[in-house]
Amino acid sequence: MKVTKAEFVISAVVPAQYPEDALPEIALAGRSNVGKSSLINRMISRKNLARTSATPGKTQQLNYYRVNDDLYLVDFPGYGYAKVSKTQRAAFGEMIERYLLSREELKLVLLVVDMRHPPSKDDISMYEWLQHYNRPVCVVATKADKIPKTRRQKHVKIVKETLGFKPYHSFVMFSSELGLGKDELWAIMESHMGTKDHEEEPYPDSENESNEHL
Ligand SMILES: Nc1nc2c(ncn2[C@@H]2O[C@H](COP(=O)(O)OP(=O)(O)OP(=O)(O)O)[C@@H](O)[C@H]2O)c(=O)[nH]1
Ligand SMILES: [Mg+2]
Repeated sequence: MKVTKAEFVISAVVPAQYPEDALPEIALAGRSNVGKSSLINRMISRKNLARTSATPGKTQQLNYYRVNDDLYLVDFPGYGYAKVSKTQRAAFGEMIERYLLSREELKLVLLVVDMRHPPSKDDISMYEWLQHYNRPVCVVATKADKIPKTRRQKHVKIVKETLGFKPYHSFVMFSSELGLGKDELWAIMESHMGTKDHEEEPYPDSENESNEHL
């Protein structure tokens, strides 16, 4: 996808604040500091639209970014940050759970994991959660640039094994630093967005019929 426009729209705390224009939404889940915001910036070719490396654990909202009037990228709060209180953790769980459970516009969840290490318990729980809610998932193993090329496949194998990766989900090796995996990830995202133009061509058959009578 050629990104011509990208803008931050809202930090939503309650569902009433979610956008109402029914664009497809692709959400990013992952541990705090794993590189979610960096991934967004790389995908939309902006240096710092999604704010990176602010105080970890601070974001407790869903951050909506609109891309080209085609879709929203929705940045989830990062999980697994030790200093988050129990109450905050519960609130986070509730918000994410409600969103995953009921958000019709949600077409795909990118589960972002750090390729350097085996996925954490929280990563595994999140992956299981997404399967439980039957949401399409793409696992994105990021920070690939931190691993020598010859060892990347070994790391991919460990990530998949630890997660219990299901072969019917997508998987992309990524680097926000290098742009590695960007085209592949866009292709996966676009395949989940659905046809945007169907409303402009509601009756293709009747058009053919009328042509036959000409
Ligand atoms: N080398 C390398 N560094 C990365 C990559 N992606 C992110 N980083 C670095 O990792 C740190 C955290 O990145 P963020 O994008 O802020 O992480 P986040 O997941 O949005 O963090 P929270 O918003 O706290 O949940 C920053 O210092 C980034 O520069 C990558 O692909 N390669
Ligand atoms: Mg972030």
